[in-house]
Amino acid sequence: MTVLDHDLAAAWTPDAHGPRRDPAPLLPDSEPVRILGTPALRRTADSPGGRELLRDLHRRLVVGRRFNQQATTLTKQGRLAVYPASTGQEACQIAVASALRPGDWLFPSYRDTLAVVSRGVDPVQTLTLLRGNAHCGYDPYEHQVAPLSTPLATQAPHAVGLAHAARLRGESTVALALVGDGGTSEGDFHEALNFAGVLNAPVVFLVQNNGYAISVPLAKQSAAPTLAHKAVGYGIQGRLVDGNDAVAVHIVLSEAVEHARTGRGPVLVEAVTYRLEAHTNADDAGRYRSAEEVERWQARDPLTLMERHLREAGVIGDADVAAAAAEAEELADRMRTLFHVKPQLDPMSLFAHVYAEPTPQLREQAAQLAAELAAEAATEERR
Ligand SMILES: Cc1ncc(C[n+]2csc(CCOP(=O)(O)OP(=O)(O)O)c2C)c(N)n1
Repeated sequence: MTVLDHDLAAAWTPDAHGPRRDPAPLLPDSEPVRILGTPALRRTADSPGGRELLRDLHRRLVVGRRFNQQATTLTKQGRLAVYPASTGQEACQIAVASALRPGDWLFPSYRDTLAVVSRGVDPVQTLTLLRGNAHCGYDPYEHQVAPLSTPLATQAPHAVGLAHAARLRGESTVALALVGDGGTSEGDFHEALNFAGVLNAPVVFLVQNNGYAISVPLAKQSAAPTLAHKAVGYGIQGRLVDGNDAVAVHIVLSEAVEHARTGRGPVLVEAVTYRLEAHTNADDAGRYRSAEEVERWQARDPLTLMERHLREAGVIGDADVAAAAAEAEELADRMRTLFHVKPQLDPMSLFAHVYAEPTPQLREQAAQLAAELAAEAATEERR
């Protein structure tokens, strides 16, 4: 027997393979979970704290829509460099904040600014990266929100690492990673799911399937039955939810977070939604999708759906709608005022927080910039 044969024989023992798992409990529902327009809405309203929860979700949606509108306007005024709006996806964005507890961690991507603001981060600080002013703009530790990630899905393994570390320390922290449908094709996404499954890490992945990765439609991106099915190959539970139904997303996400928190394993939630605006203000969505398609989804706008069903159920009335609109205007006002203030920027901060030990090249560049800034200051002084 060669050494190789011996090693292989040792590896092929029943122990090495572990027990066989039944995939059935991991499979997502074949239809997305919906609450609005079903008898479950009445049951939610009548549950303890149910009406308050529904009113709060509605209020957050109204404020969230206004945040998206105001940020988009700021790009037109040249106050914000780029804005990937989450208009149409607000139900997912606000449910993230309502499903997490203080102490849990959020790992967002560039489109998730509303989720970050809903978690309590200052709107101007949240938009610092997209303004082009600094790498992050907020203190991740203050609200347990990792920096907005632009490289697709790289936040997913970070979330698994944090969740696993918290568990090793005996903490009951859950990490929630937000990924787009395009992000699920990235290696990082698959590595994150694999590690999460093997380590049984208390992590939840929320895939906002908005139909497009810039101009690439989902049908050209994945042959999976649903993106939630991607969970099963990693031994993770998959769940499918209507991403335009804020109540359904809140309930499914809250269940997933508690599932992870209580050690029952990670969960991958796919929320089926739609990006009503272009990819960013620099994109022309009319080049790759039809006006009819957008109209069909406008008819399922998460805010109008919520308002109509909660009014019909007698949960909200004119006064609630007016109060939410007033709060939204207040936020928009504050954003306008704060964005008109020129930020105080230290160009040298570019070099901070990149490496624990800066590379020789970075040190050289930093020294060059420092010299240029000093020369500029001296010229100013002589004037
Ligand atoms: C690793 C990596 N590859 C490519 C890109 C370029 N890129 C930016 S956004 C995007 C599409 C992402 O689509 P999706 O994950 O569905 O998220 P959405 O923008 O729809 O929220 C791509 C390919 C990137 N940012 N990172």
